[in-house]
Amino acid sequence: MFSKAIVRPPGANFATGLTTVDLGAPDLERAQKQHEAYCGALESLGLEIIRLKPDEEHPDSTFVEDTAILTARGAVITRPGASSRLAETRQITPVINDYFATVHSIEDPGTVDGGDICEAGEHFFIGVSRRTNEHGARQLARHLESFGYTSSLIDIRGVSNILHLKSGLAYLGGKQLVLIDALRGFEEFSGYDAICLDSTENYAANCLEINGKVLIADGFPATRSKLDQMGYQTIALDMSEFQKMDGGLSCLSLRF
Ligand code: CIR
Repeated sequence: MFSKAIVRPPGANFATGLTTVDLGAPDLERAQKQHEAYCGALESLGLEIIRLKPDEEHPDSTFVEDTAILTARGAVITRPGASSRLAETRQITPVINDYFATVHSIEDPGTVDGGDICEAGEHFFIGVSRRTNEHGARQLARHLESFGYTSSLIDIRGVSNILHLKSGLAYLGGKQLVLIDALRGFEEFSGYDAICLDSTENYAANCLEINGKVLIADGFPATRSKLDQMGYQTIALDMSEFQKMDGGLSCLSLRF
C-alpha cells in the first residue's frame, strides 16, 4: 500500500524539455490541468500529495520519478542519464531525506533514471538503456541487495521506440506484468503472466497499480478493456501533453 506521493507540477519552461516523439509542442495550461487531475486521482486512492514547487531551471523536473528509487526499506537517489537533468537530484535529495532513514546515491560514472526501474514485489527489473548505464545499474543492484531485494538487468538498448524500461513494462502485483511486444522475449519475464498490448497501444503499457486500482492513460480502449475484463478497476487519465514530452503516468510521481 502507498500512502504518499511526491509530485512537481510542470513549470513555465515545460515545452523546452527533452523529447524523442514527434507529437508537437505541449500546451502548458493543459499539462497543468492534466497534472492536477493526476494528483486528484492519487488523492482519491488515499495518497497524501507532497507537492513541490515547479522548478523553472529544469524543464523535465515534473518527471520526478527519474530522480529517486523509493522502497519500503530505503531510498536511492539516482544520477539521471541526460546531462540537462543531472542537477534535478539536488532538489529532490532533501525531500527524500525528510522521509527516509536510509538513503544511498548512484555515483559517477553510473547513471540511472527511475523510469528504468520496475519494482515487482521483492524483485526489481533494472533497465539498461540510453539513460541508465551498466555502472549505474550495477550500483543500484548492490543497493537493492543491501535492502534485501533481488534484481535483474534488462538490456533494452536494442529495443526501439522506448525511452525507459517502464515505457514498455508495468507490474500489477502477484505475477502480473503488462508488456509491449518488443519486451516479451526477455527470459527475465518468463516466470510471470503477461498482459500483452496491441501494438497501436504501446503507450498504455506505462500503467500504474496503486492501492488496488490501476491508473491508465486515456485513449487506449483495447488495453483498458483487457484490464477491466481481468477484474482490475481502472482509472483513465488524459496524458496527452506529457506523452508529447516522452513522459508517462509513472514518471509524474514518486510513490511510497
Ligand atoms: C526525458 O526525456 O527525460 C523526459 N522528457 C521524459 C522522462 C520520462 N520519465 C519517465 O518515463 N520516467
